[in-house]
Amino acid sequence: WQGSHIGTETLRLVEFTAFVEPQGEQDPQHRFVHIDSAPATDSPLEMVDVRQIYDKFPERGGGLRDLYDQGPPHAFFLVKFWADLSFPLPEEEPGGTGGAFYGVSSRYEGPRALTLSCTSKVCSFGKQVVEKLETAEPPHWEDGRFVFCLPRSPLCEYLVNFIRKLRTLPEKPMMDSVLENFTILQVLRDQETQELLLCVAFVFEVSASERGAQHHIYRLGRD
Ligand code: G9O
Repeated sequence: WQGSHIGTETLRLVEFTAFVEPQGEQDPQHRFVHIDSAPATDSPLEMVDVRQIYDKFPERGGGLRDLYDQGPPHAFFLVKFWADLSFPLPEEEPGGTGGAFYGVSSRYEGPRALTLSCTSKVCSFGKQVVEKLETAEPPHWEDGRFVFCLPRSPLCEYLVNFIRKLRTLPEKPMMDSVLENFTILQVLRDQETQELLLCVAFVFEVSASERGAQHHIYRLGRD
């Protein structure tokens, strides 16, 4: 379970995709960001000191510092995404979504049947602006482990508007400078015991358009 994945012996991320589907669904889904279970390499993850990113998230009152203090430390990860924002959408009315569906689908697996809860905190300048609590579908048994799905969760209005505004900026450096102050923290727990199973911090840049969405995964540590 250790290695180049986001995961521990209890829970592992298998797929994470944030996407938009233009109205009508005749156009294919466009993925802003995507992680799948096939790691690019099998070498162990590089470590980033969690203290370096404390100020990008709320620290106290259930923020990153408190969470890390409580541990377990091997359940903490950082993902740097290069998001692909270059997708065509039909004319959009100001304030509307042009009928498009913005969503996120994720999948996890592990050896224990549990009720998986997922809290997402969207942060701007280190302060939480949106919090969303979701519960995964009841797990199903597949090839010797339990699979937990959170399919097609609609992105909140704040994120949809954020993505749409970001796309109107003329240059990648401008988008990247806005994204320096935008982060997301996800915490996955066993709903019954409240045991922390995974904590993933997301930071973003925009991908150079010809490269598509990319990501890099780090372990978070502290000496
Ligand atoms: C450059 C911006 C790309 C944004 C991709 C966002 C992907 C992460 C979404 C996970 C959080 C979902 C929580 C939510 O919808 N909150 O309301």
